[in-house]
Amino acid sequence: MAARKTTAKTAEGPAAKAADSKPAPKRGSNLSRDELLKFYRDMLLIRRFEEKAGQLYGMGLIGGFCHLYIGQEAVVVGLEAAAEEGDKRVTSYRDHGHMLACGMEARGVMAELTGREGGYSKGKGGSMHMFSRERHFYGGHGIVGAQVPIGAGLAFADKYLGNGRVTFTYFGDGAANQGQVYETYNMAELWELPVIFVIENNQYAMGTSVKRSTKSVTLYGRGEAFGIPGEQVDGMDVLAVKEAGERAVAHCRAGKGPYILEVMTYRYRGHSMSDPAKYRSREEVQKMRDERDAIEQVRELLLSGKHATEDDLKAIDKEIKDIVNDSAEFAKESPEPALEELWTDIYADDVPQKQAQDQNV
Ligand SMILES: Cc1ncc(C[n+]2csc(CCOP(=O)(O)OP(=O)(O)O)c2C)c(N)n1
Ligand SMILES: [Mg+2]
Repeated sequence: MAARKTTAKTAEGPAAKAADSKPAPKRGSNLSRDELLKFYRDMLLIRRFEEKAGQLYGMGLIGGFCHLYIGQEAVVVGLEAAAEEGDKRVTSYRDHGHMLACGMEARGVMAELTGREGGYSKGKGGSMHMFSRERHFYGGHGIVGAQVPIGAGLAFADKYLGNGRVTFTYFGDGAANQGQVYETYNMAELWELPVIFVIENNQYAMGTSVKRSTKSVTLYGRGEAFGIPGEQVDGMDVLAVKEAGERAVAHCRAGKGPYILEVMTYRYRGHSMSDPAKYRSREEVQKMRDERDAIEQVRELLLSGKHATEDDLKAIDKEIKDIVNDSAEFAKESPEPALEELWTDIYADDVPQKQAQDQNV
């Protein structure tokens, strides 16, 4: 079988633009005011939520690992705009943004971070282990790359059921060097599974930059060896992410098999809360924040397109702040899980310690 062509989307050159006599449509003009406002609100919720999580971590209210998503908000928000009800998602440990973007409650996510009963895993999972069948969110996985075959499995089930759903399987640039990713690519293409492999290329895997870890830095292109088409997209531009997401979804729903999106993004914070980030300069981070920030770009579009005034945006900022503060209050007030919870949600029906406890020995 001939491999399908990998399509790289590149910006049009000046010559192409000059040849086009019609004035270019204004960026974002194909989107409604409501859609732009939703982008703004959803990305801001993730940013403020993560900032608050960082504060609670600093106060000792969150234990264990905690990987913040600040800087990458446009990836999930753009792709969720291309998804339909019933589509699935699965991701790594950097997962709070994915949960909020797919409609999980800020209260339940924050309470899980603080290990409280009101959390999505009753306080027993923490940052990396939350699930919501209701919102079709399948985790939260701490093992790098482990969610990739799981995503293909979810897509296999959908194909088997013939329900027209697609699965967004997110992983990082570091995970893209894992062997299981390529075993999964092979099977997914062979069985034409409706799975979108989303590589969140934030340029670093812990302290290792992509350039230090791999020679072939266009990660989506690796799908070509398996016949999987894909493209690279500017992950700081939520509009571009949504459009690329729509192409990927259309491909999958048409029964043509998997699709790869390499979304070029950047995390502003360290790998996790304990990362001093000595492997990159402050200037590099500041430049991204100043020149490429996804939320600022949408803010600019809203204001320049006269879709919203400064006061409208202030009101949204306040609304988001209230949701986040409320989630933190809820998380602090929710009790720790009861001791008996140690024996629930586990694979074994009965365990020796529990038997001993029941028998009072
Ligand atoms: C199999 C495995 N190896 C190593 C680790 C330790 N580890 C945790 S995150 C990480 C880097 C992954 O980077 P990337 O895939 O780019 O995702 P990002 O953290 O940038 O979102 C590593 C090596 C792990 N959790 N699992
Ligand atoms: Mg990375």
